[in-house]
Amino acid sequence: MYKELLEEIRKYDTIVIHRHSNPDGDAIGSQIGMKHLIMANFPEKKVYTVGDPAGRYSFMDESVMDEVEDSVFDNALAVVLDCGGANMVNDERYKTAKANARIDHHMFTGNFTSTEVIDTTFESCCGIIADIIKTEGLKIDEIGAKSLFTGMVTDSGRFRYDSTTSRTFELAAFLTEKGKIDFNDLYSKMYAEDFEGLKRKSEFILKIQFTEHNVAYIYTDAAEVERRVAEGMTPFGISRGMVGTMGDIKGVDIWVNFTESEGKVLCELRSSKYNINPIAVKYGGGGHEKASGATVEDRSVAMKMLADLDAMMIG
Ligand SMILES: [Mn+2]
Repeated sequence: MYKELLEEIRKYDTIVIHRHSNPDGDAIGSQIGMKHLIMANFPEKKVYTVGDPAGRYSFMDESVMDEVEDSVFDNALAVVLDCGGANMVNDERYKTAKANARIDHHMFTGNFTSTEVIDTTFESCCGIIADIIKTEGLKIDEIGAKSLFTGMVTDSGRFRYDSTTSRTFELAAFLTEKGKIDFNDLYSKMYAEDFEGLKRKSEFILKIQFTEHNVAYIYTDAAEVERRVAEGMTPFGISRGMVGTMGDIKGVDIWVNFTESEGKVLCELRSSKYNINPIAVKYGGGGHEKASGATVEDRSVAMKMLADLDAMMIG
């Protein structure tokens, strides 16, 4: 798999690197890491990164994207990173490239480029790229190694999620050696929060409630969502952004964040212990075993879901 991809890279003088919208650390990290893999091993090639702005990952070196003319794609190889589906790719012009390829670790739902390296046993796309470098004896510079390491950290939840394996640490060690990584500096940039955000989080923490069998939940109704949006939050930011506030409560194994939006209720389900995915699926959603989501009709349906989650705690 790796050799085929490298063969494609060798064939093209110009390579454009894509990843998903609203980039996380793995998307930006794999993109910059891939760029530096190419720069370090094929210095004669032109390499570009494209996509929407890096947002909270703007602290990463070289996270500013390139402006690329349509004509550049005519003779280029487009490499898509960290995208489980074609609809996730930012900058659709990967379709117009002379050839395209993909590296990903999400659940496989079908090919959409011509050369694909898909391995769902990796915690991150950055981990796959690090493995390519290590396995194929390629070079990587400091910025590349640091970027790949950053994505491994963010996608593994600081080496906490089930996807973290001994291989994760082996590759992290490999990158640490290549990147001379200052962990304290990196982690403080990765997890720095501004005071406004921290205050907001504390307001959501005060809203946490518990079911009879200790499922934690937050319910944010439409009126409050409207107020929060006026303060600069988004319904997605409330839903996805605040579910984590319940993640480390002693005695809580399942938690869920309900957010009213556009007449429906966004539900973010999490567990540290149980497979909550079937509940999400039952209500028309999906995701992973310990992190899933669904959008339900109204508050009463949301409360039925909550009762189902509570029932899981009885066993
Ligand atoms: Mn990822």
